[in-house]
Amino acid sequence: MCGIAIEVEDGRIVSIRGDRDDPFSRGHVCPKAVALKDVHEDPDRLRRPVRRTSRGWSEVGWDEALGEAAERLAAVQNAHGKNAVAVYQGNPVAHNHGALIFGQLLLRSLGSRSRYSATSVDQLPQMLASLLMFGHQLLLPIPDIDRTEFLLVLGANPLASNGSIMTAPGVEKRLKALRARGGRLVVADPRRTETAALADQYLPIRPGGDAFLLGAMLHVLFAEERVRLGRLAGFTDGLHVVADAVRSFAPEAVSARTGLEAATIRALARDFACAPSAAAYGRVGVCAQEYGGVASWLVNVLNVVTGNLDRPGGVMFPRPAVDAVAFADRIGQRGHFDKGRSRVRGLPEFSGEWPVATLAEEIETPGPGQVRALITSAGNPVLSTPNGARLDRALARLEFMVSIDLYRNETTRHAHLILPPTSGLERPHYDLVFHALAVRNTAKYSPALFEPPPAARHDWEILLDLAARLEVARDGPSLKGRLTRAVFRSLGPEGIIGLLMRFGPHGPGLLPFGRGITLGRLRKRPHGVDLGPLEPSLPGRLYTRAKRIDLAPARLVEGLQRAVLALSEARGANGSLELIGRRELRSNNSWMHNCERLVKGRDRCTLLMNPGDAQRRGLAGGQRVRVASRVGSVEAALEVSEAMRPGVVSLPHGWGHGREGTSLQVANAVPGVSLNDLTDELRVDSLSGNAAFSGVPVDVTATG
Ligand SMILES: Nc1nc2c(c(=O)[nH]1)N[C@H]1C(S)=C(S)[C@@H](COP(=O)(O)OP(=O)(O)OC[C@H]3O[C@@H](n4cnc5c(=O)[nH]c(N)nc54)[C@H](O)[C@@H]3O)O[C@H]1N2
Ligand SMILES: Nc1nc2c(c(=O)[nH]1)N[C@H]1C(S)=C(S)[C@@H](COP(=O)(O)OP(=O)(O)OC[C@H]3O[C@@H](n4cnc5c(=O)[nH]c(N)nc54)[C@H](O)[C@@H]3O)O[C@H]1N2
Ligand SMILES: [Mo]
Repeated sequence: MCGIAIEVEDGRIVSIRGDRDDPFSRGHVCPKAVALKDVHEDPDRLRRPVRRTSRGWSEVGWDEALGEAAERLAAVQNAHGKNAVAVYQGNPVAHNHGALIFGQLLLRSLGSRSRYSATSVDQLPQMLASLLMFGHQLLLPIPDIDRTEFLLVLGANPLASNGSIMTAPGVEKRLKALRARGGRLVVADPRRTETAALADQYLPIRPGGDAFLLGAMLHVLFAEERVRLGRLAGFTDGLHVVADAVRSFAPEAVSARTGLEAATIRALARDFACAPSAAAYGRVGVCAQEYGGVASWLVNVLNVVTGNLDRPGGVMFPRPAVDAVAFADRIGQRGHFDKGRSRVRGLPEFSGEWPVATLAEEIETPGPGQVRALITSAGNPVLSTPNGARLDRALARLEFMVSIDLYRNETTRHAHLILPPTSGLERPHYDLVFHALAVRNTAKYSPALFEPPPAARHDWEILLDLAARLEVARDGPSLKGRLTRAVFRSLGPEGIIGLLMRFGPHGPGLLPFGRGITLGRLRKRPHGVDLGPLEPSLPGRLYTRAKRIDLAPARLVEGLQRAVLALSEARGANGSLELIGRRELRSNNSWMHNCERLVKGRDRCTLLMNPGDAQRRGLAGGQRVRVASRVGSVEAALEVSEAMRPGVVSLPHGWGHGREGTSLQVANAVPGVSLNDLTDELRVDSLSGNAAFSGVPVDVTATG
């Protein structure tokens, strides 16, 4: 989403800078943008399909590779049913409009219910809360960071992540501006992060404590009669149910579970309610924990009961040039929940997907519906999902696996075929997802910088072709399938986006020369256009039946009632530590460590530990330690840090390279270890099935 200016001479990139004329990012850029050059030029990046053979990997032509993939997938489906082929879609799908739109087409052709994605290790709880409260999984409230007077950040570190479900290029400047205009920034995180260092107040919360903190804040607001819905009162149901549900969450009762003083919680609740405007914002740290579903819901509730939902300075719903929310509605994807349970563990589906924490057991467990083949698209679940080591072993047992990916990495090394798409600089870019999550309405279309080499294929072309061949191989040729695909092929992703934009909220609609945004006009404004600040849009944009907010959906209230039982649970009593993750500016989940400029310098895959905890264990900084959880153990260098809350240790995710069969020369030289060889696939948010990465019990000892 950050505008970048790339200078090219004789077909080679000479510089990548932030684009000062971008109305949204105004010159801001992070190291990952500069590394686009490295990815593009990386000799390890695959440029032709490859096949795994008993004598190693060998290149194959597209026709042969796609034909073989389709036939083998069809054979598995014909022999064992459609659900025997699973799909995993990774995070970059959301950043790649071609893969996003045409991925839908492949899913349709495949007709398998065995669908997985990075959603269930990430924002699923937030989507669930939006689905149940507002009627649409993508109607996600975004903090109005540029106008708010009070920002409460829970489980997010925007200074490293750039703002997530709060697209905010140059977020540091925006947070400093908030404070400069007299606003307050409060950060709750078990680690005093880069973002916490900027804050007026830092709350060293215990891992998994957020639902309890939020429940207690709400308790205070109801008890002290500080609840003010304002205009939301006209279309909100369930206020009294919430008031009842938080009755047992007195600040004193949650103090042990949150690690925060009752007085601190009371004062925070009052400050939040009294601020002229306020926004509560929770992100990965809040989602990926045992009460992630409840906590994500309570973030929204706090915004509603203080009148801060859908108002300037609070949280609002973006309305970009392509309205992803309306589009998803039109294609029947408002979302649904618990329409079925997973075969082995009985976890609920969400919008047609199973929690990825169940993928390994679905591959390992025999019986009807067993997963025997897998398609991965832009994902690296061996490093990114809980107990990745188990999945690593399970993938080796698949009858067939095909990966659409740029690299032969920890996951795709198990594929029989890898189909590599063009690089990010060889295809155009329009951000379908992240404009819809941005703190301001803007639009930008970036043409492809380089012409792709003749033999290269875009993600969308690979997905379309695979879908077509699969249908033919499995069911024989059909006229309907051929027609649909002919239409999609001739439109291409740009044609589809062009239509969505023309008929979108800022488009001219049917008037050929009417005012408004079209893709053609956007092409002439490469720096992007500003469409103004977020604006109130409720109740009009609600998708619930009566266009009313459901503040107290039954499933979420039940989840909160279950959390009450945990209030008295003793934790960490046996001397074990609680493990959390972290993100850094120079990593992008698991897949950019093959860029020299992003990995050079000191070892970053260290275990952070509070000095008191280190001292008690007789450990010193720099020493190698063994970290062990229920599922496995890894060794890392210890880094003693005052930033850690006592009792909590942190390891970044996305490392653990250096595995046999991968072709990542740079990453493999600085492999680190995988946090997800410690996280536990059995620890999930019991409500949503999302992975609960936060607070895994671990023991830390000196290595032999
Ligand atoms: N540089 C960089 N940027 C990225 C990414 C990247 O890998 N690198 N990844 C991108 C992706 S996919 C995403 S989803 C976003 C994520 O964006 P963020 O959510 O901002 O990401 P994190 O930095 O992981 O922040 C999560 C914070 O939660 C804290 N935390 C852990 N457990 C708990 C808990 O129980 N309660 C509370 N209150 N806090 C807790 C962690 O210490 C951490 O500081 O970032 C995106 N941006
Ligand atoms: N413990 C712990 N685990 C976590 C997290 C955490 O905070 N803690 N964060 C979680 C989160 S928020 C996320 S989103 C997931 C990410 O999980 P994944 O999406 O599974 O993993 P990534 O590391 O993002 O891997 C992306 C893959 O896509 C490939 N790729 C990149 N661009 C393209 C493209 O344009 N097309 C194609 N076809 N391939 C491409 C890369 O080579 C790489 O293999 O990790 C999760 N895992
Ligand atoms: Mo993510």
